[in-house]
Amino acid sequence: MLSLGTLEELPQAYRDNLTDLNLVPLWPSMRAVLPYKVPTRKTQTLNWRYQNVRPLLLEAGELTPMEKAERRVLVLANPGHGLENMQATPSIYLGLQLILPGETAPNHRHTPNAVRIIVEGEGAYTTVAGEPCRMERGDLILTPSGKWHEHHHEGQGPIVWLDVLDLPLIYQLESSWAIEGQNQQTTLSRDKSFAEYSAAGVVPNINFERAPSDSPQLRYPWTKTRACLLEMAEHYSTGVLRISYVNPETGGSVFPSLGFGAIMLRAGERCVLPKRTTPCVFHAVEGSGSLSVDGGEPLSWVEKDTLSSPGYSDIVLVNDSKTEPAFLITADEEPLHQHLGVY
Ligand code: 1HN
Repeated sequence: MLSLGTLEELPQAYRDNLTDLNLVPLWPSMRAVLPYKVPTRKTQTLNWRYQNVRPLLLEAGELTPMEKAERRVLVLANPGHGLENMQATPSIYLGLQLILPGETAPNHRHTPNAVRIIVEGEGAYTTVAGEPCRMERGDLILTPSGKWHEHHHEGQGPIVWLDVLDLPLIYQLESSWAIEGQNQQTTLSRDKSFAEYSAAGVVPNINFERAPSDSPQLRYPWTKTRACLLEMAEHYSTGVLRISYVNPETGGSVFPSLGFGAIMLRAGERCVLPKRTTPCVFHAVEGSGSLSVDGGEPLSWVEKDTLSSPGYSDIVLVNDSKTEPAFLITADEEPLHQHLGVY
């Protein structure tokens, strides 16, 4: 390996002249931006334990009315990226959002893509582009870039969901912006796209026309995903049991930026994930266990917890239960890595 010159080796007058002209010598910083073989990773392995976040989120419900919040969210910020930057991974923003009975989060639309994963509560729905999507525990609901969306809660007790956005990426691209709108008028009583795409391998062909291919399905109910994984377990007694959430018209990822999946850990299973370039977020829908990264101390998790792990690392997931399966939903940057040719 080359031994590169340092900044200190350069005369101060020369360095000052460079600075005056907004110039920087590359060679002293070359290894910082191009480390040998393994990239620098700021993403720390972390568990945002729901048990710790929930009381503070409910307190936000008392402290801040919806009119003053637009969205009442506590952001799950990875300290490795600096808390103020609101990044769980380089491209993923995570937040836990609370709506109380009778409240509405007003209609708006924006450039970042968002997914909601429902954590707790019943009786709420998100209207996305005129389609009211029911929110049930573990459901995945898309609000793609540019689509109007507003949240309503007509049930009892709080509703909490996990927001997953590509906001850090879109923000870095200096392309993050939003507009507000009047609440949507809809004639639909429930989510239509789920009905249309409720059978895998079968897609709607209304008036002999297939749907346009950008985000045709908005709601992915957990009951279907869970049943599919259990059914798959009947056929695969070993190996990682994993599904991907896809655009059912194209088979591609739900967004160009972020990918979503779900993993089932069989009773008592110790699951070694294939090593990948992308950092990953795990949300425990059911069960309890641990996550260890690069042979480090296992980090325990229980249902409703949300964890992060860096890319280029060896990840082991363990299901603590000897009798019941455990389920996790994952979010990662695989589509971006694939598109850029670095996956
Ligand atoms: C947003 O639009 C929502 O619609 C939640 O619920 C979190 C974080 C940053 C930017 C936009 C929502 C958000 C957000």
